[in-house]
Amino acid sequence: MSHGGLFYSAFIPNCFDEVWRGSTGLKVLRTEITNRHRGLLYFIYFGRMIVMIDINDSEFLSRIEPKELLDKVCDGKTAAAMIQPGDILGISGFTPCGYPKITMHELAERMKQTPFQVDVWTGASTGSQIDTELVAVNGIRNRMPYQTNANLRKAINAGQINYFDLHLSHVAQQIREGFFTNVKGEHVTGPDFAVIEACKIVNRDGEIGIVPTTAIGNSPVFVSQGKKVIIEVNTTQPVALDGMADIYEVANPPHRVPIPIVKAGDRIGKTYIPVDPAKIVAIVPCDLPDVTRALAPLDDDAEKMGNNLVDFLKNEVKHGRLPENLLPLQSGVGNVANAVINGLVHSDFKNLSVYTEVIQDGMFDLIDEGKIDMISGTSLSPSPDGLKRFHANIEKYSKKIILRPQEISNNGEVARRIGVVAMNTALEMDIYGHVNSTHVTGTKLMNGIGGSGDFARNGALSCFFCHSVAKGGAISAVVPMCSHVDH
Ligand code: 0RQ
Repeated sequence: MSHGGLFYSAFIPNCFDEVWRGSTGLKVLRTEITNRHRGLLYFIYFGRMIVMIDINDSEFLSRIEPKELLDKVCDGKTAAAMIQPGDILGISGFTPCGYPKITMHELAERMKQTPFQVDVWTGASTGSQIDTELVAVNGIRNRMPYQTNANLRKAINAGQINYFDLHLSHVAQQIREGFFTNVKGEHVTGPDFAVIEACKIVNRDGEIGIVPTTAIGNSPVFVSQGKKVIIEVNTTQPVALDGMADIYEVANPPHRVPIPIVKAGDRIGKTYIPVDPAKIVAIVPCDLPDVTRALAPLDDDAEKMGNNLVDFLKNEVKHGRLPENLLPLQSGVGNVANAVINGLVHSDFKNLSVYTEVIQDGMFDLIDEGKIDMISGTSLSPSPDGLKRFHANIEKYSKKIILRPQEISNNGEVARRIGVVAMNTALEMDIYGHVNSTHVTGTKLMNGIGGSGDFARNGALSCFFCHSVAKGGAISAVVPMCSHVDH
C-alpha cells in the first residue's frame, strides 16, 4: 500500500481491506465501514490530491458487477473534466428519460467558468441538465436529432445552435457511415464520448455490458462507435428494469440481414449494451430521478378524438381491412397522443399489441385493462405520476414492455412487415392531405420530425391528430396549404 494509503489507513484505522490499481493510475481504496453505517467509502487520490467520494449506500456498488471496473469510479466533476472543447458527446436519453444527469450538470458548471462548446447527439429530447443548462451557458454547437425544450428551441430558431432534424430511425446508420463532421470538419463515425445512464454494469455471457435505464435511443451506437465511455449509474432507477432491454445492432448495407422481428413482442437481442471495458473512462454515481413531463388532463376534445379513432378502426375491421385485434399500434408523444390511446382503453378492442417509440401513461391503462399482449418501444416516458405508478407495479408492467434501440423500434423494415397503425400529432394539416409536424409558419422549428416520418411512411395505416385550432382559436390548424410539408 502506498504512503497515501497508509496515511488514510492511520486516519481511519483498520478500515482498508482492498486496493485496486487502474490503468489510469487512479487508485481506489475500499473500506468496509461498521455495521452501523452498512456502506462503503471510496477514497480516490491522484498523487497528493485527495478526492473523497462518500458512497454511504452499498446500493451503488452492488450495481457494478465487474469489480475490476471499480477503479473507474469518480464524481461527475472529474468525469466532466475529461471532456474537451469541440468534443462530440453521444448522450443516452429519449423524451426526457434515461439521460445522464450529474456529469452533464458538472459540464455546464465547468463551462460557466471556462466557456467552450461541444456537439450533442442524443436519442431524442433529454432532460434539463442537457437541453436547458448547456444551452444557458452557450455550450452546444451542434444538436441532433430531436428536442422539445423551449430554451433550446429559442436558441435553434435564433441561429445560435446548428440543429439537424432527422428521422430517428436513420441516425445510427448515418453515424456509422460517417455522415457527420467534427469541429475540424473531419467526417467521424462516432462520438468522442458516449455518456450513458445505466441501471447496472454487468458481466454477462463473458461480456461487459451496460444495463440501460428508461431509454435506449441511440445508446448502443454511441457505445459501439464512441471513442470513450462515461457511465452514470443511477440508483433511483429500479434494478427491475434489468431484462426489459432488447439490444440488437444492425450492420450497414450491403452486410445487413433481415431484422428477425415478426411480432411486436419478439426478443432478438441482449438485455445489455455490450461495451469494451478499455473504453470506459469514468463511472459516476447518480441519485437524481428522471424528470418527465406532466400530461394535460383529458378534456372533451381529447375524448372526441379518441372516440373518432375507435369508430374509424371499428369500420376498418367491419370491412375486413384490419383484423379484430387491429395491427400493432404506434402512438406519438404528448397530450394529444396520450388522449388518443385513452379512447382505445375504453373501447371493446382486445389482444392489442404496440410497436411504438415512446411509452406514456395510456399504455399502463391498456395493460391494466388486460387489453395488451406486448408493448415495444425505445423509451419509457410517462408523466411524473405515471412514473410512480410504473415503479409501484414494475413487476407487472416490465413483463409487458420491451425497450429497443430506436434504430429497431422505429425501423421502416419492421414497421412495414408487421403493419403498424401509425398515429401521430400534427401542427397543421391542409385540404390536400399534407401534414406539417415541425415548423410553425414554415420557418420556426417547434420540436422536430422525430419518429413521425418513420412510422407514417411505413405504417399499414397512418393517421394524424390535432386540435382544429391553436392558441385559443387564433390560429386554424386546418389550412388551404401547409406552410411546411413533412408528411
Ligand atoms: O403550444 O403549449 O405554447 O400553446 O404547439 O401543441 O396541441 O399541445 O400538441 O403536445 O401533442 O404537440 C406536433 C408539436 C404537437 C408534437 C406536436 C402549438 C400549441 C402548443 C403543442 P403552447 P399541442 P402536442 C413521437 C412522434 C412531431 C414529432 C412526432 C411533435 C404546441 O406532436 O413535436 O410526431 N410532433 N414524433 O399551441 C402554431 C399551429 C399550432 C401551434 C399547435 N398550427 N400554429 N402553434 N401549436 N398547432 C415523438 C418522437 O418522435 C420523440
